[in-house]
Amino acid sequence: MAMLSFERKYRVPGGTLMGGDLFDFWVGPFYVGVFGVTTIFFSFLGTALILYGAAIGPTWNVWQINIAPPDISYGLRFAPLKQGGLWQWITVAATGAFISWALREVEICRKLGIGLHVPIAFAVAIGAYLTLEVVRPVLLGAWGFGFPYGILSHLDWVSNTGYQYLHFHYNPAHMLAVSFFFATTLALSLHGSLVLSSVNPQKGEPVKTPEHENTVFRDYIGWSIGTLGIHRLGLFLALSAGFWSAVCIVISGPFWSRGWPEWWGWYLNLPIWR
Ligand code: 07D
Ligand code: 07D
Repeated sequence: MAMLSFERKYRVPGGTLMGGDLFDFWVGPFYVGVFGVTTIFFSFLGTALILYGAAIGPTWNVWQINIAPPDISYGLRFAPLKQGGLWQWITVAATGAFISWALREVEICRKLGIGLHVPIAFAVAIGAYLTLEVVRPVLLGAWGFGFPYGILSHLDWVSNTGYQYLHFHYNPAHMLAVSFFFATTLALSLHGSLVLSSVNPQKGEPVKTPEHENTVFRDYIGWSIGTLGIHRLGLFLALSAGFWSAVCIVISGPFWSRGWPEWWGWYLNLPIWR
């Protein structure tokens, strides 16, 4: 079915999560919905607060703009706008915008009658963000443990936080997360190259079928995961990367406050070495 006639068929009211038919319409190619409106609201609010923070800050250099969380001494209280309050409201706006976007995805999936895989995947990224900005600071007792909003300053935060634990590469959950990120790129490069090799042939050559794709891997390694399976594997690898990232940072501080290399003492102390 051509895309235009398909859109006419599916663009009918219903499938919304709340508000009934309120905002249940499209503007050009975009579905609006209640959560489209809340996304726009929170995004504008967050962007305006960032611009205000930049305006009262020392620089307009886009790499150096920095909106820092409150000092640790504020604990989990509200801080004055210029002393980290801006960061707190930007965090509220960002959380509102991300969750609104995810719920808008849910409504679109419900309208189409498809699974909720896309919003669930995005929810894992939102979960990692909330772990960094809400869960870990709450567990540590101060908003000041969150990362600052700024292109270079958030990198400084990652480096400083990493070195607080001496050698972050020794964090076992970081190892798992990194391995899953690497495995995700391996899987996507194999999948992308395989599909292109079959369905984008030289001029004059016929397009090949999934049997060709499966045979490549059967010939290489004796087995092919299949056309559905590769997408399941890809989603599993990518979501695991995000999940273990959240784990690696939430355990740093709340559950392990010394250097990560020291954590491996249990291995050196195994009775088999004695
Ligand atoms: C390609 C999809 C498109 C999305 C893009 C991001 C903004 C932010 C805000 C000026 C893959 C758009 C960016 C709207 C503008 C202001 C205040 C996604 C794609 C292009 N980081 N990070 C970047 C964010 C964290 C880390 C780049 C966001 C954690 C490292 C970009 C978040 C840690 C490096 C960026 C976030 C961390 C980066 C490219 C939120 C651990 C880099 C991102 C909301 C996760 C790289 C200068 C990209 C870089 C980079 C955005 C969180 C580490 C500015 C929005 C605290 C080590 N991060 N980041 O392509 O070049 O993502 O930095 O959590 O080396 Mg970061
Ligand atoms: C948080 C982003 C969420 C984004 C959302 C959407 C918009 C809209 C609009 C484009 C999680 C935002 C959308 C804004 C944009 C438009 C229109 C994703 C998030 C909701 N590390 N490390 C990780 C590696 C070292 C350290 C994770 C590698 C050092 C700390 C990942 C190396 C030290 C933390 C990772 C390496 C160190 C991490 C990041 C190599 C520093 C974290 C991915 C090869 C000295 C962070 C949850 C992630 C984490 C994290 C990889 C090195 C410290 C596994 C490959 C040794 C402190 N590192 N790292 O989490 O786990 O994505 O965060 O050396 O906090 Mg690390």
